[in-house]
Amino acid sequence: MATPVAEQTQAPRIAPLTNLKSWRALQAHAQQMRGVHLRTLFADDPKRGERLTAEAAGLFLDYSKNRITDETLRLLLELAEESGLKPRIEAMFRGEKINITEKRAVLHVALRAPKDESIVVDGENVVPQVHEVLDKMAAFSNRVRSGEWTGHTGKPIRNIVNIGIGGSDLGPVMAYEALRHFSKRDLNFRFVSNVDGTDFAEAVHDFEAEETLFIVSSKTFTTLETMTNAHTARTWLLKGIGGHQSSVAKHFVAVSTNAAEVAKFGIDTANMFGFWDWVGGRYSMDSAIGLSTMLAIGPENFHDLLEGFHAIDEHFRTAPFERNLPVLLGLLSVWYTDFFDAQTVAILPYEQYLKRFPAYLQQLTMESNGKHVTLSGDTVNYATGPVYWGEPGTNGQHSFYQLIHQGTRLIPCDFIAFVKTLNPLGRHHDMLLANVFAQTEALAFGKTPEQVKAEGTPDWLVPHRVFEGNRPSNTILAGELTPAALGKLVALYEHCVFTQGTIWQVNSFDQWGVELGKALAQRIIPELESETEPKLAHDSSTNNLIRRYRKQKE
Ligand code: G6Q
Repeated sequence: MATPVAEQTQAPRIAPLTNLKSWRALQAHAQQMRGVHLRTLFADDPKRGERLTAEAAGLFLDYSKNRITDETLRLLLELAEESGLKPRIEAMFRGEKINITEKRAVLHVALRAPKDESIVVDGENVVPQVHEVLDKMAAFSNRVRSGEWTGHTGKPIRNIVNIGIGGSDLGPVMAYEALRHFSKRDLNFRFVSNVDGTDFAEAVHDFEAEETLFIVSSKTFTTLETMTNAHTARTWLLKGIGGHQSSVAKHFVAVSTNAAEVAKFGIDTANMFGFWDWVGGRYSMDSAIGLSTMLAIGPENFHDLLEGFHAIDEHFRTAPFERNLPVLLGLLSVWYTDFFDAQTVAILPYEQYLKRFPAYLQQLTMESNGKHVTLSGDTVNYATGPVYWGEPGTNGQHSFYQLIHQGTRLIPCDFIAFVKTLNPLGRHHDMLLANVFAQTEALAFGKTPEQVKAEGTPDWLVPHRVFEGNRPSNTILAGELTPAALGKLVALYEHCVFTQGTIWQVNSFDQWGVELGKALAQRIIPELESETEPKLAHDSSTNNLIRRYRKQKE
């Protein structure tokens, strides 16, 4: 959606990406790099594995197993400079309205700013507001966790259900799973997002209404799925406790920016936790949207999480690009996306608690950089956001890794691992980490036909057992999956996305692409529900599907 030039006050004045000097140089350089094998790069530089590493706030990044040379890095860093990454980072941290299509500041970094910092939006320092909400969340969490907050019948809360979708769901679910070790085990947490009634029905099927608290998480408080689930939850609650409308106040709280709609639903606005239009949904897990996280792990742990985020924010803002983890990660993905035609990036956490991390990153990365139009409204003539996907190791090794090792596609991988486990059990952790290191080694170096033959493999079988290698990967190694470490990891990817979006010259902070389907669904709902045969004016396929559904549901 092109914005009139007069309104693009914040659009950076950068030449089209493909006209940049560094971009052209990278195109020529990529031709030379195509035939260069990681085996050669490592053989030529015995210290490569120590040299091409960077560390920040306890996150260690080994990026040596990438198909790059010092020249590649020099050119990528030049691309970052030429793209105006530095001033753009500063503009974000200053609270400028860099989300130009929605005319909003992009200030998730303010959500984790220490109390004494000042970040001004529209003439107002937003940091005190952030801490006011955090304090209110902490007071509420303490009351629920201690049993002081009771339901309508006087029983303490044992079950907490977050109702939300997209950015109001994926962060909370991921964080709950990631930090389960730190959670209060006598509270049950469930997350309902899908408008498919099964999601709600299964989430509450073993819960007693009188012990259940619903958090309705919705920035707008108008989202179809969330409001449908919230209304169903209210009906379920009132039926369960045989209560009156007034009991809703004890069993429902809201996280939203829309007080009027919250009140209309019947939730006491005293039990509403606010946030602001400068927090994008997919960047909101550390705002009040994280209320379920705070209820699970407690306010102190939540503050540790915020400190982790902040440590990487500071690193991103101040570290030179050649040692800047999010910048390096972002540039490397641009390298493969645009110069090696890589379509995807695999996220492979070797940490069971991070099982929802790839799903979380799918939204963060793909909703942010899945764009084909630049900030100036021009159609791009290069590839932007790759598909992010993944599964925790070692499970993936027994399913899709085959394609990464021996398929025809180049799939850059991010391996994520922790030196210490939260559940030390015999030899498990050494075995787990051995697999991380083995996979990155196998991907990079493979196995030559000579090596396969030398193992006594018959000639006819040799081609099947050869591993080409030269498959790139990053390894991110951290100490232990604490709340702070999770904050660091999420901030790392948030700023990696920012780096990519800046290079690709897209707005990483809007999501117009989700609008059309939503609008069409609103039009179709009455056509499915109408008692009389509706007059359909879709294409022949959609008309036919609607008719078939109507007929068969009878
Ligand atoms: C995220 C998107 C989107 C949003 C959901 C839920 O960046 O904006 O995923 O979070 O559509 O929106 P509400 O919080 O307004 O219900």
